[in-house]
Amino acid sequence: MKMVTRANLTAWLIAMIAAGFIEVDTVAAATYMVGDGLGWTVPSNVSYYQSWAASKTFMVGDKLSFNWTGTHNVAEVSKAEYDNCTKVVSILGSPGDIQLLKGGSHYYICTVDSHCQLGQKLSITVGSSTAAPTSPSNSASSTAFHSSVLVPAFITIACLNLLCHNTRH
Ligand SMILES: [Cu+2]
Repeated sequence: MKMVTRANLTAWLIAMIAAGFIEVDTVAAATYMVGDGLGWTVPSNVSYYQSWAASKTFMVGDKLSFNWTGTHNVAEVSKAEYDNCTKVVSILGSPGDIQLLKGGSHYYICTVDSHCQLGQKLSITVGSSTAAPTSPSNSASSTAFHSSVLVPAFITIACLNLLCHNTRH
C-alpha cells in the first residue's frame, strides 16, 4: 500500500471541496415547460411527450412545469402505472411545478378520462450532477482544473495567516 503524506491528503481534500463548490456554482437548475407551447394536454399523437423529452437532458435539481387549461392533472406514477395508465390519486394544480430530486426514471400521467391512453403521459430519465469520486491517481489534474478556485482560497488563507497580520499596527 502506498504511503499518503499529510500534505498530499490535505491537498486532495481541498481539491474535493473545491470540486464540490464548482458543482454548486456552475450547474444551474433548468425549468422545462412540459410540451413547450402545447403545454400539458391530450396531444395530437401518442408519442408527442416522448419526442419532447428525447431532446432534453434532465438533471437532478431541474424543474418540470406542467401548464394546462381545462380538465387535466398530473400524477407521478410507477412504470407499471405509466404503462397501464392506472388511475392513481395524485393531483397537481396548473401550473404545477415538480422539482426533480432524484436521478433515474420518472413517470407522469394525466388521470382524467382516457387522456393517458391518448398520449398525455411523460417518462423521463434524470441524470445525477454528482461527479464520480475522484481517485488519488488523478487528483493532480483535478487540482489544476479547479485552480481558479483554489488560488483565491490559498491567497485568502495566506492573507489571514501572514500578510494581514503584518499590515495591522
Ligand atoms: Cu388530461
